[in-house]
Amino acid sequence: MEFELVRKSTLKKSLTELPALGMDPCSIATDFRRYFSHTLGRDKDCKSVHYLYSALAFTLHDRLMERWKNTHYACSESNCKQAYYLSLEFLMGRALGNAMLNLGITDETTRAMYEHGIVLEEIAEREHDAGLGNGGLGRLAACFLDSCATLQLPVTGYGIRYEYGMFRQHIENGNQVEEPDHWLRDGNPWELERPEFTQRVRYGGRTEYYHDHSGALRVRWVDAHAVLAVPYDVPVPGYRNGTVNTLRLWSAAATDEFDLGEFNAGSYTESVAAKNDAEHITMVLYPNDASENGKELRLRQQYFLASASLQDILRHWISHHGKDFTHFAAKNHFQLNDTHPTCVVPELMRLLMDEYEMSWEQAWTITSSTVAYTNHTLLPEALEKWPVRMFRNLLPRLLEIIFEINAQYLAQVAQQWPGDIDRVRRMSIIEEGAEPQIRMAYLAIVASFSVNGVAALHSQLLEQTLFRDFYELWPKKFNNKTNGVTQRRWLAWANPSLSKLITDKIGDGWTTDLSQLRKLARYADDTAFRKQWRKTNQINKARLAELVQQECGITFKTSALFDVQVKRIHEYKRQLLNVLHIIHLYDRIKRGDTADWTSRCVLFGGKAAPGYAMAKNTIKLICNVSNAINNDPDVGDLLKVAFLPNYRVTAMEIICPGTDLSEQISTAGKEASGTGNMKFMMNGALTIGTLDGANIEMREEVGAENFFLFGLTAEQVESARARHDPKAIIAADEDLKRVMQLLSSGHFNQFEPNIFDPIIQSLTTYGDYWMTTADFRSYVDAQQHAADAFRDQEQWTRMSILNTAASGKFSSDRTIQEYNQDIWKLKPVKVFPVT
Ligand code: B0W
Repeated sequence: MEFELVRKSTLKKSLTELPALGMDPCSIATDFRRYFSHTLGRDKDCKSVHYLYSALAFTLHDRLMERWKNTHYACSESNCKQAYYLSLEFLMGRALGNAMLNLGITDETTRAMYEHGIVLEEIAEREHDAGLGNGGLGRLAACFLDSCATLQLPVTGYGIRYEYGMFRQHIENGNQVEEPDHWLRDGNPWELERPEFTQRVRYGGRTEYYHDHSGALRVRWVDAHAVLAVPYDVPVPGYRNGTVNTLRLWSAAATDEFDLGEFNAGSYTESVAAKNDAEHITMVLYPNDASENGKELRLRQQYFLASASLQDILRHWISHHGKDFTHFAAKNHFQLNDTHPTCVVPELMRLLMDEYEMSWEQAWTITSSTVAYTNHTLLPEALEKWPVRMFRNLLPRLLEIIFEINAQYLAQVAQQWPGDIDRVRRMSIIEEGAEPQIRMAYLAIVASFSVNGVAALHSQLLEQTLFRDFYELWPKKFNNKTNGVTQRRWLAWANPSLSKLITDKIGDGWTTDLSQLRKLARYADDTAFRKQWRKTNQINKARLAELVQQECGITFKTSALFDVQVKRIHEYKRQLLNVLHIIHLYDRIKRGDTADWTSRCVLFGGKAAPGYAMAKNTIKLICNVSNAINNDPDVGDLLKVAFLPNYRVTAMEIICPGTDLSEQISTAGKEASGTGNMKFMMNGALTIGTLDGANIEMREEVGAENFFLFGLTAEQVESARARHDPKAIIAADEDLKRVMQLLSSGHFNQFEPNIFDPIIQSLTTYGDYWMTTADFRSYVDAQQHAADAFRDQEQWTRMSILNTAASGKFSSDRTIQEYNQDIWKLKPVKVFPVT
């Protein structure tokens, strides 16, 4: 589509300067009615909740739009420095509740709906989650955007508008079944298509050298296939401050260019059909959290995001400054969310040199002072490598640039450590071998002025292990930014009853300054306050129990200990350790060892990567164990186990407020940070956990006496590995031996022989890599402590209050303030209120 520009002078002010929309129930109700009946054309006979939802979404979107434009004007006028958060994943969840909360009109909207005889919750339920992410990494990006907008920092998110988000998970006979998540099928009222900012992204072809008008040798990329990148903007409202930032998501579309060769040869259909390939680029999110990939389509996605975003940013720069890039580096920062957007590095070099005629040195100065990289995992299988061959075919010009970056940087390494050939080989961006590979993390580190981990232990391990050589070369680049989560969604929105109790006691300052929760500590010894705290806890447990009943048909009694592990299913997260403990409890019940018993309801939730057999087998084990236990009359209410299907952002909004005990039980040194752990803590759950990721800092904040610690430390895990003998551990521990016997006897798979052999063998024959048997005894002991503590409800409530009170550090506002102070150095932009 061509967009002709209208001369500004011909537009009347009246077109763009409208009176502010009312935020009172009456104005909201009026707009809602107009959308429902005029725009959507429905009437009182309409039976579909979808149209009610859409009418309300449009009503709120209008109110965001006013503030969105003002934010844009304020940024343009101040000519401010900006940061761009580039991520292949943004796990936004639902938008409606968040829009109401951040606009400060939840009560007004509830009343407006009530006036039309509508229960707000019922239509809010209609919204699909925007599930454009796998887990922690994607949700972190969403929490960060919320915090940036709330702190009024000029930060734009750039991502991909996948047609299909994270798959929907069904459980059939205990097995995970994946279903496509066509989340856009009914339209998306929150997004705004911006075809006028469409970019062209190219693949394939070859490079050609030529002399430009001044005689300089230059490179051009020719014979490439172009794909269009069409942006869709999603508003990101700050909390009651007039700011609305932008998340720009790119969607791929075919160009209107035909392959003339094929076309003229009579292959009309073939030449048109080839266009399908273009649209495939943004079709589906890859559902691999922290695991291997090497698929060409994924590389296409990564380059698509990098190229479209950079072209967009450069277009914007040029529209304000012409082709003068003198101050570009001082005004723009790119934060890479893991290595996934690392194509930004060679692509920025290419655009500056090949399109804007800069020298290598000029381009490198800009690139290396604008790019910053966040690492999210130490797991070797998650460290991205791309075959050189694939890059050569798909992105030939980028490969040349990467080779040149590598050559120049290795010269620096050789200068620093003369004669140390082994180090040069180790540190090379190109891994040699039968199939040479590009190490994306190395490329990101070499080009970045800042490299950070996501919790203190993780950042320390990066420096000491994975990136040790680089730390020795550039110690000042490395820093830590402990993750956080937004208290607006995870406490204010998800837990209204607790929020009210907190606000009644200490005021509402915590919504933008979570450290204020500290003031709650003094009420931990107040009996009346503890009683109120327990009352809200019971309300939340009843909501969670209802969800479990609806989704699993399993009854959770709210007097029991609600023990929850929800997260991606992965061996390092050790859902298996939790299952072994459950089997141990079951064994105790069967033996009649139930004196001083604490009734317990254990909830699991999480998706397995579709190709990850061991993770899928673990889901099946949980479901089979759950079946055996829930249907055994000897067990009754002493123990219940459920696997909640399709764990997602919206489910967590009900789960974390209703949890007593949060399971954070990864093998120490493997979970970079975790963020679910923080959501539970904020909502008053106690944690049973290892000294891993952010657990360590959570325990420091709340005090060792309010945290159920167990297991080997990261250091002990590595030193114990060589002599780890799981068979000896099993033989020496009567309880573990009985658990393994029950598992091996086929008690949980009576008509499905041998299906759990891979799990049993991983613990025995294959050496128990994740040290599950090593931590079993101390885990069972810590669980016993937790169970005993729960029976003293006054004491438990005290610890619960202290956990919430100590969670202030884990606000993403604090994390973003640190990113800004140490890396971005942006000034907040005040936005004029809508009048
Ligand atoms: C996610 C996706 C992919 C992929 O699609 O290939 C690869 C790796 C990840 C990933 N996710 N790597 N680390 C994470 C999680 O990030 C959050 C946020 O920092 C941490 O809290 C988790 O500990 C980490 O596992």
